[in-house]
Amino acid sequence: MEQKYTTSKPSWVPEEKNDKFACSVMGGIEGIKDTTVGNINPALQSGKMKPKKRLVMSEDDYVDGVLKGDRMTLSRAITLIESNSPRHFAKAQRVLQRLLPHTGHALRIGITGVPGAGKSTMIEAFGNMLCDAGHKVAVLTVDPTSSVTKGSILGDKTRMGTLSRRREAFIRPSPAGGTLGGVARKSRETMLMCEAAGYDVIIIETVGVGQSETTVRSMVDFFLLVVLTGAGDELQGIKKGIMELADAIVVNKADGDNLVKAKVSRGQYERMLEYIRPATPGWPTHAYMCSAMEKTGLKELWEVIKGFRENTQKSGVWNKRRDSQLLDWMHSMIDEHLHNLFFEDPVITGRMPEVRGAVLDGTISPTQAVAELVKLFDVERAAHRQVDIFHPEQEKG
Ligand SMILES: Nc1nc2c(ncn2[C@@H]2O[C@H](COP(=O)(O)OP(=O)(O)OP(=O)(O)O)[C@@H](O)[C@H]2O)c(=O)[nH]1
Ligand SMILES: [Mg+2]
Repeated sequence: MEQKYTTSKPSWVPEEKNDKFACSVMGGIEGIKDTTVGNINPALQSGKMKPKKRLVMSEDDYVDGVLKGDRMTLSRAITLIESNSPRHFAKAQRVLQRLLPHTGHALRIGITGVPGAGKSTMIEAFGNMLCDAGHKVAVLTVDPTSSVTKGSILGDKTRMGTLSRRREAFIRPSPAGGTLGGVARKSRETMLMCEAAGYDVIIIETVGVGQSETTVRSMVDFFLLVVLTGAGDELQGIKKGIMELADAIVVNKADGDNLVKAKVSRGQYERMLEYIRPATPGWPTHAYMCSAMEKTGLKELWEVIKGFRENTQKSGVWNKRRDSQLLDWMHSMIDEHLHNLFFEDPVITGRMPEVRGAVLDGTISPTQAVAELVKLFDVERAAHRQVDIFHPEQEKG
C-alpha cells in the first residue's frame, strides 16, 4: 500500500500544542532527503573529487624513505614506532630491524635540568650552531608526564622556532602518555630511526624530575646537567644523584647582572664535584658557564663534548658503555614484558582479588601468595598470548 506523508508531524505529537511538549518538527529542505548529505562537499557528492586516502606505506617504503633522509617518511616511521597497535608494532620492528645496520654512528647527548633552567633555549642555540657547522641534528624529548602537560610540548616547538625550520634539524616531542618504560623504548627506537636517516648528533631533553633522567642517561653517550645560579641553599636542593649522572654541569643564564653570580656558582659546583664519583670512568666531570640567550659558552661546551668522545673512544669506555646500555635495555624490556604478561593473564587477574583478600586478612603471607600466583601462571598460555603482540598476522597453532 502506498504510504502518504500528508502530515508535517509524527503521530505521537499531541494535536494541541502545550508547554509540556518541547519537541517540534522542522520543515525540510527541498531536494535533500538526508540532512547529513547536505554537509558533504558537493564536489565529493558529484563524484568529481575522490576523498583523500592516506597511502599505506610498505616496509620497503619506510626503509627506503628513512635511508634517503626523507623527513616525512621519518616522521611516519616514528609514528609507527609510537603506535600501540600490535599490527603496527610488528611492522615497526621489521622496519627497525632493517635499519639497524645504519645506526650507531651518531653522538648521543642527553640534557637535563630543572624546569626553566633554559634547556630548550640552549638546544635551540646549540643546535643552530651545529647545523651551521655542517651537522644534522635531531632533538627528541623524553617526558613521561607529557600526556598531562601537553602545553610544554607546544612551548618547546616555539622555543625552538628557528631550529625547527631548518632542513638539517629534526625535532620530535616525547610520545604522549604510557609508562616511563614504554616512553623509553619508543624514544630509543626513535633515536635509532633518526640515526638511520643520517642525523649525526642526537640531543635528548628531559626534565630533571623523577626517574626520567636515569632513563635518558641510559640511552646517551654524554649527559649534561643544566643548572641556574644560586646561593648555597639552592645548591643543596640539587640532588646528588643527578650530579653523579652528569659528564658536565653548565651554569646557564651567565649574562647581564647574573654573570658574577654564575661565576660564583660555577666555583661552588666545582668544589662539590670533588666529592662526587665521575659518571664516566676516566672522565672528570667539570662545571662550566654559558648563556643560551646570548649564545656564549656554547662553542666551549661543544669542545668539551668532542673531547669526551675522543677520550672515551680511545680508552674503550665509549663502546663498553654502548654495549652495556644495549644489554640493560634488553633486560629492562624483559622485566616489563614479563610483568605485563603476568598481570594481564586472565587466570591471574581472576584469582588476584581473592589472593589479595587472603593476604590482607592474614590467612596467607605475601610470600605464599606469590608462590601460589606464580604456580598458576602458565608460561605456555602466556607465550600463546604474546604471539598477538609480536606476530599478529601469524597463524596461531
Ligand atoms: N637571561 C637568560 N634567560 C634565559 C637563558 N636561557 C633561557 N632563558 C629563559 O628562561 C626561560 C626558560 O627557558 P626554557 O629554555 O624554556 O627552559 P627549559 O629548561 O627548557 O624549561 P622546561 O622545558 O619547562 O623544563 C625562558 O624564558 C628563556 O627565555 C639565558 O641564557 N639567559
Ligand atoms: Mg624545555
